[in-house]
Amino acid sequence: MVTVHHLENSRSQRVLWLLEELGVPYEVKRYARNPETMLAPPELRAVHPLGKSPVITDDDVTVAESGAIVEYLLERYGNGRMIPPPGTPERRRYTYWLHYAEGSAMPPLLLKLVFDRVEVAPMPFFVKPIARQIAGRVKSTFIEPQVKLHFDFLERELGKSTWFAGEEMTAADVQMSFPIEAADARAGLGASGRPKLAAFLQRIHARPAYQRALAKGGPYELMR
Ligand SMILES: N[C@@H](CCC(=O)N[C@@H](CS)C(=O)NCC(=O)O)C(=O)O
Repeated sequence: MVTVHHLENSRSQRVLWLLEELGVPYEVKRYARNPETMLAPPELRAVHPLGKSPVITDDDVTVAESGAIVEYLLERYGNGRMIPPPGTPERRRYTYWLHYAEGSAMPPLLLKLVFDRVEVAPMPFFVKPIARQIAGRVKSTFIEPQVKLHFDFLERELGKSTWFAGEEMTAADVQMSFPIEAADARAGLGASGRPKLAAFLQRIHARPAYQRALAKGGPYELMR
């Protein structure tokens, strides 16, 4: 039996969604974030040394890291579903997006989250203007141009096909959903002129499997 060690308001939501799309029975063990630090509770370190979510256990197997979890679940339970056939252009695109989501899209979004917090963090009054100035400069010269570069790219890519790997929805779309949802929570995709990405979100949110996963996962309000 698959158990998803699920941290509230986190990217492990997409693992629940994938399991629902595949119709694989699973149980959810929920973990709450520390309200001050937003970090996962120490109990998660008993499951995997990094104590991050998602992590799944399946009998005596433990798998961490979203992309590795997607690969494990498709190999064990997919029966060829949600992954294009090997050797096709769609499969190459699938592999690209599966890695791109965590490897390339998330780092600038994480930097944005961290530097947004530096700007408002409590600190001695005499340090505040300096810290704000440094954070503002890093954001305007590096982070914001990088976020724009990536999300303009994604908008153009979704102009080429309905889903990231082609005309069929695959697990690469599940993996890509998190950076797009995180960017939407932090920037508002529709408002910032990215209608294809906004439509992608509408499409996935309307899926019954997505909604079942939400009901099982509990709160899913992404950090701004
Ligand atoms: N690249 C990893 C990232 C894992 C990760 O950072 N997860 C966040 C949840 S969105 C987490 O556990 N944060 C709490 C913490 O770091 O304590 C993956 O995709 O699995």
